[in-house]
Amino acid sequence: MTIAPAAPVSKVPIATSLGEPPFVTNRALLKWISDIATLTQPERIHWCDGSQEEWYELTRELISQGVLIPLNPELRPDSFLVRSDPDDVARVEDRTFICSRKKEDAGPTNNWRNPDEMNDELRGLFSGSMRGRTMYVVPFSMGPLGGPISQLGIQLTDSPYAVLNMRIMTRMGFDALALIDDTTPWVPAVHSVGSPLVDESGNRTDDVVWPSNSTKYICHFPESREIWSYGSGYGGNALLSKKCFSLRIGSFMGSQEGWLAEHMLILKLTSPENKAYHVAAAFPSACGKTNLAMITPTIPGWKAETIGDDIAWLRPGKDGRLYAINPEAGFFGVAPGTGEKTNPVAMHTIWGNTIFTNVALTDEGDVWWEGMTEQVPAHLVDWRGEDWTPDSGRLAAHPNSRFTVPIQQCPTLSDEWFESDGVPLDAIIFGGRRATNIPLVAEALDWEHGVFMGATVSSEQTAAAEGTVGELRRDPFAMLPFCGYNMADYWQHWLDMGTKMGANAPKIYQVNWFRKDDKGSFLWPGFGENSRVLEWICRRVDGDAAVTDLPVGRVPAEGSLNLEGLEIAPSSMEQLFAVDPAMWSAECDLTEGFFDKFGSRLPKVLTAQLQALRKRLT
Ligand code: GTP
Ligand code: SPV
Ligand code: MN
Repeated sequence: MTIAPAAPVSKVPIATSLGEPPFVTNRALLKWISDIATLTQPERIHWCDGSQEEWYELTRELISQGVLIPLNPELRPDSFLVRSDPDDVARVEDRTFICSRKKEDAGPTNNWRNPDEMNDELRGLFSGSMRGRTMYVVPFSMGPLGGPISQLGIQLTDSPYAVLNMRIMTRMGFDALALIDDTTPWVPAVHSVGSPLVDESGNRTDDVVWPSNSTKYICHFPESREIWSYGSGYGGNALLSKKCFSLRIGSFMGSQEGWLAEHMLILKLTSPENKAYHVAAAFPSACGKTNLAMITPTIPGWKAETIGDDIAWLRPGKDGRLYAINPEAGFFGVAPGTGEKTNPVAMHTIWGNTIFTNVALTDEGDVWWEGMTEQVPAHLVDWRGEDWTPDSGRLAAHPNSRFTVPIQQCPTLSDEWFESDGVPLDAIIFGGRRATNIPLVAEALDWEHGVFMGATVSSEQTAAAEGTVGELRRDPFAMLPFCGYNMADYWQHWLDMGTKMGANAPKIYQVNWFRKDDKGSFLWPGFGENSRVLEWICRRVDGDAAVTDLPVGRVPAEGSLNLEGLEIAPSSMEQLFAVDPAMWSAECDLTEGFFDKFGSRLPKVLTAQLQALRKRLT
């Protein structure tokens, strides 16, 4: 529903009516929208109803503007390619701010700004930032509509690309809006690409395919539960339901209300004996969550079903167990490395109805990226829109190119994704990309040791954020860029949740698919073969599989990990579980240095865990 502007009173055409649908009577909501419109001065306001007609209308418009490139309908029906500005291709962590009243509440791992100062700065940036554009009102629910763990939000945005992605990633539209009455809590999120089409005097400029601004701000106000994002149209910077709401604001809400917002996939496994298990796993960005969430087990008799691939909200249930929902409704998955061999389920999921961003275009009008097929096409148009051949010496797809696709297209989607009460977790897994030290799998000795494992995750950085790819960095709980408050308080919250759940708490594991030999090759085949590790974890949950105690945790005893039918050298298996005391001692020193940053806020339990590990190593 788009409201045409009344005759302009100033030289700058500005929407003169909110044009709200008649069922919206929430005064606070209407005032907020009116205030943002007054500040940003959009030409039109469009309330997104979330309908299929709206989708067609928007996509038609964006095709005509050259923003969406329709793909060959025979090869990839109802799908589009979008090319972003080459300077707007990933999350910008150095431009991401937590604006809590006190600096200590943001903690040493976040960029902090005083909320009043940031508010002033943002008012300046957003002033007139939507001139000449449409402001879309995007109501959405994270989790099933009206579910007990679900939350509501509204994103105001001048990016129709963000609107289309939000329609896939969330339950978006009037059904969500109708749930927001005067008493319902909801999270307001304001987004502008920061590229007005009309200046203060009313002069109009032509639009570009990917409007953005070199100045970027991704701001969170945890205490007032507000989000403001400026200057970027890409992924987590612009789809504010995702990292901004579901993780940064969500984690803070969880700390106040007794739940957890986590960077985790959720997977249902069924054994040959027909017993179901649920696991959640936290790996840093582009470290294999989507892959594991869609795993095709190589071991006979095991079935895997997908519930989530990126975000999990966890809450203790009435029975004292920990229940998980995936608040999202789509996948925003890493394209490169996704192929028939590595992730056939993802390949089937993206058969159509998919938005591809920054991948390459084939001569037949389909998409391609590194790792999609063994055969490399002889000619492509690369992610920047330039001719590409295999000898070009550059990547055809950007390493952080992505597909956006409805979760309901996933052939392995579990019925339990629809469950508003969530699924009870049997195990929680922490992982990362580590060439050394971290074993293929280890079981935590208890909850506190498990929290220590999570708190000490480090990983080689990927292209999911601006920065140095490959650099080893601390990424506790895979939440380094996503924890909306002091990480030390977050660890304490995890410890408290464990105390509360007691014997009902899930068991905790650490995994590493990325350990390398001295020649730099992966020791573990990974992908579908990771089902062997999952099987061991499920057996452990039942108390079945035998273990060997290593200083770093309990690992499979000789013969307890199912390696049947897998060709892997015994020496590789040995290296996958090798603990080098000198290297681990250095690892402990790094952990100590990292923990020191948190000063007196560091939970004593974690200091004790580090001491205990050092002792076990000697
Ligand atoms: P975000 O969406 O950024 O949070 O990331 P994600 O964790 O969902 O990442 P994804 O599953 O898309 O992983 C991306 C990369 O990990 C690809 O390059 C994969 O090829 C690689 N990968 C996934 N699983 C494995 C594995 O078992 N072994 C190896 N060696 N690589 C893997
Ligand atoms: C990640 O970086 O962890 C993602 C992609 O899942 S984005 O939504 O861009 O944050
Ligand atoms: Mn992620």
